[in-house]
Amino acid sequence: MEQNMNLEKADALKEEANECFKKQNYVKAITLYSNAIECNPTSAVLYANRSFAYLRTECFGYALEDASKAISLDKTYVKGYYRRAASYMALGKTKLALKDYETVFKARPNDKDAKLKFNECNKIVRQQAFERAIAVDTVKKSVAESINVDSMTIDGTYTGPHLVNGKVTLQFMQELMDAYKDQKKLHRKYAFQILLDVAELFKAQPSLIDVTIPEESKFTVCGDIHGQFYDLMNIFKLNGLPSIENPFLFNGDFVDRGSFSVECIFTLLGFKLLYPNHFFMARGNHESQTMNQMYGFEGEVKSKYSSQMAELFTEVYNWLPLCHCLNQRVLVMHGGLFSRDGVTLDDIRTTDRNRQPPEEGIMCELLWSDPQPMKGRSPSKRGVGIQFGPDVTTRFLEHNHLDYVIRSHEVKSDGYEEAHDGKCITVFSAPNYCDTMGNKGAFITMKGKDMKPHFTTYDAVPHPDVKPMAYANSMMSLFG
Ligand SMILES: [Mn+2]
Repeated sequence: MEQNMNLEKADALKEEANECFKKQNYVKAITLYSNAIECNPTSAVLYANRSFAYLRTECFGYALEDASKAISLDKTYVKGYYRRAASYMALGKTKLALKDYETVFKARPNDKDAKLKFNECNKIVRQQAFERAIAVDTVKKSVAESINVDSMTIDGTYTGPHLVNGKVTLQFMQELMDAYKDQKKLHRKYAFQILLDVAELFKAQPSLIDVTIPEESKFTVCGDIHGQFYDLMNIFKLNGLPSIENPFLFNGDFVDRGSFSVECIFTLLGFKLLYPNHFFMARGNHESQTMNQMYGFEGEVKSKYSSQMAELFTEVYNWLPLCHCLNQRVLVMHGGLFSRDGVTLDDIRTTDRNRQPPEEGIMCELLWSDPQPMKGRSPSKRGVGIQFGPDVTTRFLEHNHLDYVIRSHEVKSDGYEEAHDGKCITVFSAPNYCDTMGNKGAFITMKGKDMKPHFTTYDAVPHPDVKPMAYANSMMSLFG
């Protein structure tokens, strides 16, 4: 009798959760599915549905766990394999995804969508195998070396901004941003020139950059931008344009998701060239090849320029610094802290970063980790990096004589969050993320004399009618 009551309750909770999911309120849906699972822990459907909601919130590690659980509860439940395939895809584990898509396709040979996904995934797996095969014998030649900017000509129909003797000026930056607001393009000659110059600049930088903020000066830290160019312009409207007197640090994830990633990245790289010692950029987990292939940046660069330029971006991103230390008191990284105690700033300084982010270790964790409210460490909800508790933060700060940590990487409804007793601050600067999350954006300002963080929050501004993920891999349409 009690069992039946629970089943009924589980069903009612599931219906309520499904409604929330439809309204794109994924966080509430996850809570309701979890409550339903408590009432009926043997339902494969509930786990598969929660897995889908986790996919939408980018908790790919949890999504994978739930999909696997659904399969273990009911090996004939096709949706479970579907969800697990999607989770594997999101984590870049394409071979494992293919196996699950094959199971789905075999179970439903007449399902058009199943066939499409299986074929798409198969194509990606074969493409990757091909790329690996050519990479084995050939010493990888730098794309930068094969580009000849001098040979590129500009014809009279081009009305956009011009570099002055090959250099970025303030006037160039103003004209560039105006051109972008009108949805115009920067000429490829100048785009390549900026990429080549900024690659040289980043190459000369260490993996951890020490920044000095004078007593009376203001310094601004921004979080994820994710291709939301019009919101980036709003940050400059609210906080002033970057300058020597108005220095900025952008803390990674400049691109992907939003469909104005090209506009964002050239604006940021332009300011880096204009103010190399007062404008800073750190690498995020989205400044990587696999993420760019799946979440839109590569497709956008190929559409607006060429695949050669997409390859050059991969080289430039490999040289982005991993971490910034402000006045020897505040450490800023995209993701978070480490799977072991005792990591020092020197360990970060000596990290060889010119590569794609590895699956573990200091570089991986700097880019991927998240804080958690519980003490200690746990596996990541994302399936990459770790989750670290307040005690981990405290020990890290004491060991390295720091005041607090700023990181980004997670959407927050207020645009920022102070966790771990104020010692671990999240800042996220993409308001209404993916046009759906309804969150505010935020940035942090501080004065050199006290390094106290001040928060400015703001709402999304309108953008032209190009949806987020417009250039993303078609497999990723699964996650909206
Ligand atoms: Mn991120």
